[in-house]
Amino acid sequence: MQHWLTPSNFNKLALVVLALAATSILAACSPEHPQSTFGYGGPVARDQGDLFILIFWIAVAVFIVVEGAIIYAAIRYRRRDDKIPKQVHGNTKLEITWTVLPSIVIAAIAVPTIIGIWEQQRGAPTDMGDVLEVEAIGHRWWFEFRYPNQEVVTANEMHIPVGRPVNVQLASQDVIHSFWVPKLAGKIDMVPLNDNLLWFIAEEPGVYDGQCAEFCGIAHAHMRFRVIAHTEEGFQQWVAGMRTPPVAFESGSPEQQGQTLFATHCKTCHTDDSWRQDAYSLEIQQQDSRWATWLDDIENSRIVSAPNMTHYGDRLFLGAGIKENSRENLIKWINDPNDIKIGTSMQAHAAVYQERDDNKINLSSQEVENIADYLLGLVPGDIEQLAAPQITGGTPEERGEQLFVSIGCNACHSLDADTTIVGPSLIGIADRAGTRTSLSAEDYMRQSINDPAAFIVDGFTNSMVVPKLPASQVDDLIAYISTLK
Ligand code: HEC
Ligand code: HEC
Ligand SMILES: [Cu+2]
Repeated sequence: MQHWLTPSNFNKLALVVLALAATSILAACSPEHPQSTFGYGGPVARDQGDLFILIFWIAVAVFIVVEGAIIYAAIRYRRRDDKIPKQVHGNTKLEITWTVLPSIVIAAIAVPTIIGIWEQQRGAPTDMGDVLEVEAIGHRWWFEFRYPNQEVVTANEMHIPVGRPVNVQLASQDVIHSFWVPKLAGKIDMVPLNDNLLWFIAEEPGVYDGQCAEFCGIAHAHMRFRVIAHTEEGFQQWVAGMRTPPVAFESGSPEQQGQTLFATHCKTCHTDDSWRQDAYSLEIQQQDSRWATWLDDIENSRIVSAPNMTHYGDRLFLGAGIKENSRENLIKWINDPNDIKIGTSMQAHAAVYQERDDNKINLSSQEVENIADYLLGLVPGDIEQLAAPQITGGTPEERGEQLFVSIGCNACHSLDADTTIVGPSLIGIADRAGTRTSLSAEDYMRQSINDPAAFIVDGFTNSMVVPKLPASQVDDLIAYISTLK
């Protein structure tokens, strides 16, 4: 039997493969492609694109002149007989020409290039609207975004207003990454201990694709992100939403059970409540301490720095931009992150995965669903509530009781003497408190809330996470928990 791959079949096959490859490579040049550098989303990308086009046409002209001269010479002076051609040495005119011409070409490329580099390095211009400051931090394998002036932290999805320059301070916590949103600006490396800067403006609202562009390890290709450009009003709304508590969950609902499970298994790495007052500096401090904990024991640490989960229900994507943030994908991710993305430090370090030999989650599928429902339920509550995080009226005990729930103390402390959630039950705390340390009962409770790490109750770990609270709220909480008998 004849083999199907005859030489002529092979040629046909090669042609088809080449044609397919060429089509897909050329398709990437289409400005409509989500990561095309030719689909200019703003002036920085346009300037850089124009520079590329200029250099491209200069290169085309050089190519035609040089290749034309070669072809002309090869034909015109080809060997016709055995006569040795006239031998010449040096030609001053020609040599000057081929030194001067390329110098002009290189100058024509260098001048606009250097101007472009200076403009980019000078930082965002101040005469094109209020500059938005963002700090972008690369982690293996996700992006953290901090807004120092708005005191907002988020991950993998950077929100910006259109028409305003955005100044992005680029940093990295571990290895070198690179920040690249092709439609908005060229890529710049994110280097540990070295602050780089990039700025851009988005002209139209929309979602712009970003990608880490520096090989940083096994999940480098899955280290993506999005820039979400809003109208000015939409951006202000997003910022306000990020500072607003989520809609409250009914007690006993799947979401509320998920919240408790999240507090137990996930919260050591993921903050889910940076909407609180003073949460911004606390999160930066915690992210640093998670990082330090990991550095301390790279192999066995149960804590690593991780994406902030505040209002996670509003996220479009999950796993650093690689899958749609649907309930189905989220459940898959929680069950076995490897199913969606290889090599996450979440799976390599979280106790709840390390407890099992196959590194899948050590929880029932119902529990996983509850956690997913909790995370997807994290969306800003009524913006009107912004004005009312302060609970007024009533006795200190009554205010304390409401705070206990609205701050989420109840996610970790049960009101039943026999049930331990994450922390000890607080029943009878007022009687016990005075015997814990040399502090008075009240001072001990105050210290427990203000500085949980100062004294760790026997049999528990230092995992109590609470925002810094105003003194009056701490007083109300103490008044309330003292009544728990
Ligand atoms: C040891 C620290 C750690 C623990 C504990 C942990 N995670 Fe993670 N988590 C991470 C890291 C790191 C990432 C980023 C992974 C990546 O994209 O490479 C992540 C990513 C995620 C994401 C995707 C976030 C995004 O913005 O794309 C979700 C959802 C998530 N974790 C849920 C959970 C849940 C639910 C739990 C508890 C069952 C949990 N995590 C426990 C470290 C942790
Ligand atoms: C994320 C879980 C978590 C949250 C939320 C939390 N705690 Fe705790 N809490 C703990 C843990 C764990 C301990 C024991 C370890 C320690 O002493 O720090 C503890 C200890 C305490 C103690 C000392 C208990 C004792 O028996 O000595 C008090 C008082 C306390 N918490 C009050 C609060 C109050 C009030 C809030 C809300 C503002 C709160 N906690 C929120 C986990 C939490
Ligand atoms: Cu990277």
